[in-house]
Amino acid sequence: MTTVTERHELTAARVQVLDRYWRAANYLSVGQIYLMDNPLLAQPLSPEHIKPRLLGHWGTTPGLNFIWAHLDRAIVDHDADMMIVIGPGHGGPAALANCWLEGSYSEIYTHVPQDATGMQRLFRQFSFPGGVPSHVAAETPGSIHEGGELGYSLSHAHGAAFDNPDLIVACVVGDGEAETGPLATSWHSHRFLNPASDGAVLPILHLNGYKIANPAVLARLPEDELNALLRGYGYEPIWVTTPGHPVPHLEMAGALDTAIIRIREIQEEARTRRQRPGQSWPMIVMRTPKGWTGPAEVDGLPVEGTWRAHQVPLANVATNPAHLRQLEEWLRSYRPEELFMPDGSPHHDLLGLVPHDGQRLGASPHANGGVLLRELEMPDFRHFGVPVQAPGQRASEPTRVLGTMLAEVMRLNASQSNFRVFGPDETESNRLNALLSVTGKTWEEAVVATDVNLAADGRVMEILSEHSCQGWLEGYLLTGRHGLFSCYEAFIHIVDSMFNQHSKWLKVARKLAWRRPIASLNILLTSHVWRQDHNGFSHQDPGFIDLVMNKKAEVIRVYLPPDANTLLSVADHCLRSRDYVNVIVAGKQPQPDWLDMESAVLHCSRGAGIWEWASNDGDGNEPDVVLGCAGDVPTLEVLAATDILRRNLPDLRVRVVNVVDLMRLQPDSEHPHGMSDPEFDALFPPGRPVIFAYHGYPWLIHRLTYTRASHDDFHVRGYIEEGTTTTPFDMVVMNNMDRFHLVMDVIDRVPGLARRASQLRQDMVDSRARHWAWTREHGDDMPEVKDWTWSA
Ligand SMILES: Cc1ncc(C[n+]2csc(CCOP(=O)(O)OP(=O)(O)O)c2C)c(N)n1
Ligand SMILES: [Mg+2]
Repeated sequence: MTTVTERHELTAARVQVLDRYWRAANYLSVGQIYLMDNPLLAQPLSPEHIKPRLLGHWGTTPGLNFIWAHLDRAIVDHDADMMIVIGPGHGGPAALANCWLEGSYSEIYTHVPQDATGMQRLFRQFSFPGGVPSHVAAETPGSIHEGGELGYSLSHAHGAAFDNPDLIVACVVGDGEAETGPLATSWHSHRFLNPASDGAVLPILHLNGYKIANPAVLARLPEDELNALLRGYGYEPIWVTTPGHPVPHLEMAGALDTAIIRIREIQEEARTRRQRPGQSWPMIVMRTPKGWTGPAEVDGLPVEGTWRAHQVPLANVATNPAHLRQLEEWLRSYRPEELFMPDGSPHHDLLGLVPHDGQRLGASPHANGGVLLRELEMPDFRHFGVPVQAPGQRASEPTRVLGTMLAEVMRLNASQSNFRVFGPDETESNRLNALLSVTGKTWEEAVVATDVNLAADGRVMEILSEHSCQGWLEGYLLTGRHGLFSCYEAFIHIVDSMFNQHSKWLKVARKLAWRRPIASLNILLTSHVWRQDHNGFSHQDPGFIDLVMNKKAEVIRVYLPPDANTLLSVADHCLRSRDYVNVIVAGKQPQPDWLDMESAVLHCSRGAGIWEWASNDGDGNEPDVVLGCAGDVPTLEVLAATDILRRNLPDLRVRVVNVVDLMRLQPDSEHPHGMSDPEFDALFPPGRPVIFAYHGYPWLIHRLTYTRASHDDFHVRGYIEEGTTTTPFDMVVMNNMDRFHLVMDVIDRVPGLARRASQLRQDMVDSRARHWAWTREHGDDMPEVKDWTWSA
């Protein structure tokens, strides 16, 4: 075990400065949780100084303050470029206290200056209506990580470090956070960090022993066992412990020095000798009492060093005079009169080890990535389009075509090192192979002769952890770069919650003028529900879109391009956009090419429109029926149904409407892309049946259109949770979205048609039966289905 003691020659005077700074940060943290007035304790504390609702988390905070103080010292001494990611983001008071002390807070929020008025506002606003959240949040300077939902700190930190060769990301990992799945897998992240061209992450595992109400597993392991675990993950742990007093300033300073020197050695070796050092990265294991420096006991029960310190140790301060007295003693134990001038500004000397300008942790430009964002060099996507003489005559694999464009994006941006593609071992499966002609898949470990496409400087990042892919990409984007995450549609649900959190972050960040726009989070969902040929039911789930739709309209976009050229147009748009989560659902299996490039561009810019070439309602006529479609497979079935209808019922006026941009279906009052009612009624005339084939769960289309005049006319087919490993057409039959069923739906819903088209309807029922028998006998779809092409 590497326990660092006495290594550092900090002078006693500098230890004093560190300790005074730490006391100041702790004082400011307690003040935020409890006080709304009397910030400097100029008067004896009384109930009217206390917030009516005591909200926040004290337990983690003193440890975070200790870490921040020491990082400051290390940045100054090593002239280091660092940023901080705080896993236990519920320790918001710590980040706010430190930003206020170092001045970065008041520079952004000028109404909270570094004086008594500012201190009072800093205290009052915390967890207060109209104020700031209790967590490290988008509002918090220096942060790319909210930390409310635990587990993503290390993956975010690594995302920040990729392609930032001079950056060291200090990442505090809570010992409770470390129990989460996402955090547990993210210990592997450094295996994808190239010491020659990436920065470094310095994990600081904070063993304060407890979560909310329980011990933390890692904190209770025998130290040699935890040490072995971390060494197995490829780290060289440096231990800092507090067996008692005094405060381990020398140990922490020594640990940081050792870690930074080691990081630079590893990088130096990789950069000058071009050798993979094959050695472990340093990390710090810091054991401190939870709620350190807070009340040792409350009402006769131990608090400091126990789980009871997690939130607000003294809960009844306004009503219980003993608690009030105890709070005052606690606050005064930091001796605020020694830390702050009478005007409330911090004593100059305690700021002696705080770095300047952009080296301050609250002012790191990396944590406001938009200021560093460089435009992506984009090729002309039209160049990669597939030729389309007439609709539906040829087929392409849309994602394979997209791959050729992404490869060019990768090539064009290689020199500025700001574009990466992420995926859980699926880049090839998702047919984005062309990327691998211009870059490798990131791999820093050993390579054997049978490996292909692996490269230490590869820019396609694959790890079989959707959590890590998503976390890396989020960290990469939040620090001002660009990227795309391609994922099997069903398994994107693994990161539902991470998507939620990123969307929330974007919603808040958009309103903060000082946070500059960042590149959108682009999620490509492929190997989708309808064509999970190898896999079956477990891999069939289009529900991510439903989740996405819950989020604020201003931050989410969902696109369902029906073919290769529309996919190119959509992808170009998404890669250029800012501050959104773009979800693109597109197949990898051969799909008919419906639109030539110019038509594709026009169609995508409309987002939804009539396909005149497929419709026969002509100009000036109202259709008898509208066949709507969104998604590649639904589009195919709708066109095949249209073909049957037009051949068999030539008088029936059929209109085909394709929707690429799902948001178009909403009213314009709900989404910036939404259609006005007149626009919507022009596509879907009220009183005319609409048979709508949709990629996902059908209810979503109802949800999006329920206020429309024609909503009662909508009959939606989609995935109704029927599936297995079977043929492509059997999948749509199982879910009643097949061409035959769509024709039946038309016959059932167009007034008067049931009587006129009873023979056709019976043929459709028979066709479904024939399909059933054929597939069960031959194991493949009927030739009339497989070989069908559009010929109208
Ligand atoms: C994913 C997730 N599950 C549960 C919670 C609720 N929660 C908030 S804090 C906390 C305990 C965190 O413990 P630890 O990571 O050790 O932080 P610290 O002790 O530093 O407060 C829990 C379970 C959460 N925020 N996120
Ligand atoms: Mg803990």
